[in-house]
Amino acid sequence: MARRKPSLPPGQHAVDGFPRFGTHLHQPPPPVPADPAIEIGGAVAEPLTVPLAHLAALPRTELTADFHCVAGWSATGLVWEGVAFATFFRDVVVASARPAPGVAFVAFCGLDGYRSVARLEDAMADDVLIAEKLDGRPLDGDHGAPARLVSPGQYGYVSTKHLCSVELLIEEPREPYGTATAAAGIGLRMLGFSRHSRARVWHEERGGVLPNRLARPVYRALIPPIRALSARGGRRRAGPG
Ligand SMILES: Nc1nc2c(c(=O)[nH]1)N[C@H]1C(S)=C(S)[C@@H](COP(=O)(O)O)O[C@H]1N2
Ligand SMILES: [Mo]
Repeated sequence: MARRKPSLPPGQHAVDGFPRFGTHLHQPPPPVPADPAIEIGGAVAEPLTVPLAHLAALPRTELTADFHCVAGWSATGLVWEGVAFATFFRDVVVASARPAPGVAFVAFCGLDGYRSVARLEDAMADDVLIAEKLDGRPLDGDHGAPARLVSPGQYGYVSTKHLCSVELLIEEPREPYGTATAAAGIGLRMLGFSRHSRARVWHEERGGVLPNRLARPVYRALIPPIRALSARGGRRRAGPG
């Protein structure tokens, strides 16, 4: 019998819908500034502030992709719209901020204090976007308003929500994981979790000290509590009364 190609990366399980999830835990999403912008800094000749409104003038990309959290859930068939990070990097960062020679990593920071790091070569992949829309609507607070990174080939922890700064780095920073709350940082460290510098989902580069065979059930057990906590801080849904 012919084997079917698995539709999800190893160790992932599809969930219905797209839960709010993150190290923000129950904190509500950060307020969207009146004039949102992305700061470009780090190893550049000319730090600069790019108003989000300027993204409208760049070539736009639409992308349908699954989203994989390191804890083991996957949301399928999400439709994102925004600007490819590679386009933003070439047309804005290289043209105006002028990166130093030797830049090899990028840190993506969120309005809630979250920070992720990727290798520049991974961030330049075709499917990495600065997204402003999800399923045809502007991003809501749960999923990263006003704009977020989306890197579907990497675990969700790379995809910083509420993106407000992009920092270019020559060396990989040592801190294990960008967290939005100190509690989440302590919890993750206690579980031996640390980010993987590539975090590629098809290679199951989850990061951390545990081998994947042991890490999978540990991370999976965290999904219900983190999901419930994250929903508490999220958008109010219509309910009875
Ligand atoms: N600003 C910010 N971005 C973040 C997080 C966070 O806590 N804060 N959590 C990350 C993690 S671990 C995941 S799985 C995804 C979840 O995205 P979602 O809430 O849109 O499902 O966001 C990532 N980006
Ligand atoms: Mo995650």
